[in-house]
Amino acid sequence: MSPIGQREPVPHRENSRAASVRAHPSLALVKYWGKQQHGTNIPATGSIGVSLAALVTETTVTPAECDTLSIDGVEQPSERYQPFFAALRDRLATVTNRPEIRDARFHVESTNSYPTAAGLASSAGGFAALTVASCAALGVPREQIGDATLSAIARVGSGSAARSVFGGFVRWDAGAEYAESLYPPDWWPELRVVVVPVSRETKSISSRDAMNRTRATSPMYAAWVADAPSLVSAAALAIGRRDLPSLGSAMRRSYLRMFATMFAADPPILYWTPESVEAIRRLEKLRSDGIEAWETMDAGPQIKVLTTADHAETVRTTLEDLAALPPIVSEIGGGVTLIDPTQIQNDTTRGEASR
Ligand code: 2P0
Repeated sequence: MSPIGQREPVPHRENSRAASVRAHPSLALVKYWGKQQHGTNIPATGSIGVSLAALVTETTVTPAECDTLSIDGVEQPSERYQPFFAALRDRLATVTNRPEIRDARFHVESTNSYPTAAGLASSAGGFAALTVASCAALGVPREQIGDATLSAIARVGSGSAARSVFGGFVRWDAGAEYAESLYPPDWWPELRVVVVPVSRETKSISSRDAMNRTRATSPMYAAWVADAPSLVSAAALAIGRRDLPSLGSAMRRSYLRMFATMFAADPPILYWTPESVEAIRRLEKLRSDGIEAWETMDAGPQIKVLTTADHAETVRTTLEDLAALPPIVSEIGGGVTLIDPTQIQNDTTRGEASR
């Protein structure tokens, strides 16, 4: 475990302190795939995400003399986080009327309870955590900033992080600077997500590059963007009614149409592995046997299955032999929460993780 929170705060910075938070990835039930051409990570398609309780990012931010950021003990290249920090400092200095925030620098240590950059949305929880922890480290009250502004700041780090600020079911509209809460975490208590990592490999192309290549080269892209609003409204309606077959069907259309745009890109983007396809086939069979279990996939080969608590174990055992890492059964989680730095742990078996 990395030595989180051991650096002393820089003494001359008033209000500054170490701050720790816990966050979760936002699994897209309806996908954000493609950016509008103005702004930073402004989505071309609306999306709906759900927070995964069993996948945990813990982040400690300490005021420091220069910016550094490590994930699971590995220092990250500054170009990945500097545009985000620049936006964060600028926005917070303006909102709080504290110009000295532009000179603040941060030492960041973050841990993930699941593989980073393997298509399990680690950047979503990561940048949402970083946003909330940085505000707290500067002594800026969350109520003063508001979750909409926190979401807009997190978005600059990674689009899907705009959703991860909130818990439960979250909607992020096309063209919107920030996401909004749709339903709280306890809205649909029996819902579960079975996460099946079928590969341990780091993905061959980042989601950002894949998204940009799709927009630039795929003849399917315009049709994907035109069709997306119908998927957002169908999914939102189904969540409101707690109607899993309708949600599953909208979810399936969303991920398959997203991949159709990628397959048609030039050069094509092929995240799937034989295990991904086999999992899709087995879930079709499960549904034909009357078990509600609906898969989705993101920028990677991993399978995530939406089901109910009574069928989660069946789903897990059906796909277990395809998994490269143990499947995880997750409940619906909360948004970013502050924690006591002494509670930081690197426990990969939280939630209902099944080993
Ligand atoms: C999503 N994904 O809605 C979609 C579905 C992957 C597939 O958002 O470039 O890391 O930082 O805005 O958020 C993953 O891409 O991309 C993603 P950037 P991000 O969750």
